[in-house]
Amino acid sequence: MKMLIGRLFTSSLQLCRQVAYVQGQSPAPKIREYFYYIDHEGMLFLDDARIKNFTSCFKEKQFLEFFFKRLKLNDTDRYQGEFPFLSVCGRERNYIRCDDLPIVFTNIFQQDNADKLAYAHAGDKMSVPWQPDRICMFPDTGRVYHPAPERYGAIGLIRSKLAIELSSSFTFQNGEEHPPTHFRWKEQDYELDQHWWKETYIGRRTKSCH
Ligand SMILES: *[C@@H]1O[C@H](CO)[C@@H](O)[C@H](O)[C@H]1NC(C)=O
Ligand SMILES: CC(=O)N[C@H]1CO[C@H](CO)[C@@H](O)[C@@H]1O
Repeated sequence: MKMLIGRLFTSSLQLCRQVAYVQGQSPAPKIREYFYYIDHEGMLFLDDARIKNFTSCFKEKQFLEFFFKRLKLNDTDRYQGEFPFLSVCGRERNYIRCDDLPIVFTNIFQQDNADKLAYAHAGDKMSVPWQPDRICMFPDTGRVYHPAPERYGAIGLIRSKLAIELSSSFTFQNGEEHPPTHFRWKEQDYELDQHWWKETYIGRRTKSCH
């Protein structure tokens, strides 16, 4: 990890939404702090990377698995508002902000005769069981979400490519200005759980805004 970062980080002072940091800064002896950004495709970048595209994102699957396994809601009193997530790797504190959510599901695949939903671009190393009755689409943004492990805030975004494929299987019995009510998957109709996401990171954030 240190090698990767050493190769990529720039030591200039960054001003991002009025947060000042220096990649690799040391607020306490031996502690190092780094700052990352995750886009709506789930691609991981150094927060201060000037160009954020496929060329500059982290692609090494083992590194991504290591990084995301340690990711959680921030529990420090540093950078809470600006970097709501944190991945602690030994003495490195990696603060993370994102376009939407840090967990972005990329594709559905089969493993041990079950459908799995992969995230973090780590191949089949990071996934959750696919729950076709617990997807949710917010009509105001068109974005589609699915449950994620609790430590990530219990909710993840489904990336747009997969969301578009799934969206043709939604039924809107409450009207299209409300979240869909049913979802058809492998020739079976599922009534969608309308409540699960209210208890998640998004639900908590939405409530605290009103
Ligand atoms: C990423 O951006 C750089 C600089 O603009 C460009 O040279 C490169 O081709 C881009 N890569 C992709 C995959 O778009
Ligand atoms: C934005 C966010 O989720 N901030 C959290 C950071 O961690 C503190 C302490 O656990 C929480 O209270 C904040 O909600």
